[in-house]
Formats: sequence, structure tokens, C-alpha cells
Amino acid sequence: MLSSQLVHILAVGVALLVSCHALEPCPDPRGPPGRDGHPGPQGPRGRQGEKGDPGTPGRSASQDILVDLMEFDERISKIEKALTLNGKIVITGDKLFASTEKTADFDGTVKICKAAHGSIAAPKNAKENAAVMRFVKQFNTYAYLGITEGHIPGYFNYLTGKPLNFTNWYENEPMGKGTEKCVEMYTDGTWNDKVCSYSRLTVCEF
Ligand code: MMA
Ligand code: CA
Repeated sequence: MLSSQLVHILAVGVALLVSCHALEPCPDPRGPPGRDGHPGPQGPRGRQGEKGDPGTPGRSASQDILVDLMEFDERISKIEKALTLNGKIVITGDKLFASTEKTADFDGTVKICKAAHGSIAAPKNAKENAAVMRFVKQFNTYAYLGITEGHIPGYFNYLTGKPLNFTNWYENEPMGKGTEKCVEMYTDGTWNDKVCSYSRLTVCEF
């Protein structure tokens, strides 16, 4: 009896399972779910998180300025190299020489260089002289220098009025004896006193 009842229950269960699978989902024996209630009030805020690890220390204001200056210097260096590469400028020590690649008389050259916030080239040593000569050779044109004859014939000064501390006169020059107030540079870098009205290559220094 017990085993036959068991067989029956098992049979019904299997039948229900099979029918549920074959047809639609079996109804929940606990009945349909009730409707949701209203949401409860919001709980209190959670605790603040742990403090994070300290970041890498920043640079000081003076270090920032130094880095900016170094980057600025690098940019200028690159421009100098590029301009030197194509022969636009010659740098010697703290001086930079450049030419308009055009000619002008002495007064015109002085004005052009001043307008460019520079001054007419006045070489004060052999290296600076070679720098000016580079342009004279490149354009195969003599250049006036920032040097003029003073009140005493044969005595030449910079445009500041100060006497020369370097000269590179061609042999027997200056020989104008007060009649040639300006100075030109020949293609070999030597100097000649000359009247100021000729057209000469403009070379400025900065
Ligand atoms: C020119 C003129 C002078 C220079 C002599 C050199 C004749 O004058 O350039 O400045 O000294 O030549 O012979
Ligand atoms: Ca002369």
C-alpha cells in the first residue's frame, strides 16, 4: 500500500514536471507575489574613505622658472643653428652678425642697423673681424665698419667716440689724412679708410 502510494505520488510529480517543461512554467505553489511596498527613507552617508597616498612632490616656483628658461634657451639655440647653417648669421662670443645682403652708404648702413635694434658692425678682435669678412666674401662686396676718423687725422674711433682697441689696416692704410672719414673692409678682411658715400654691404651686429 505504502509503496503503491509512493509510486502514485512519484508518477504525478514526474507528470507535472514533464508537463511544466513541455507547456508553460509551472505555477508557484506559494501563489502570486504581492505588490512592492514604497521605498524606505535614504540611510545615512557612509564613512569617509581612507586618505590617499601622498603625490610626488611638485617643483618650486624658482625651479619652474629655471625649467622654462632652459626650454627657451633650447629653442633659441635651435634657431641659431638653423640660421648659421644657411649662412644668415655668424655668432662670435656674445656678438651676432647679420647682413641685409644689400648695399648702402655709411649713413644708410648706420640707420638700417639701428632700425633693426643693432648697430653697424665694428669688429673688436680677430674673430669678430673674420665674422664680418664672411659676409664680405659671401657677397663679394666691401662693407663699411662702425668706425670713423676723429678730429685728429689718422686717428679712428668707434661710433661711441672711444679709440680702437683692435685694427686690421691694409698695408699703408689709413692714408686719407682726414679726407677719408669712414672705413671699409676688403674681401681679405683688411681695412681701408674711405669716403663715406660709396655703396657698401650692410653688415650689422647684435
Ligand atoms: C683709393 C681709395 C683709398 C685707398 C687707395 C689705395 C686712390 O684711392 O680706395 O682709400 O687708400 O685707393 O691705393
Ligand atoms: Ca684709404
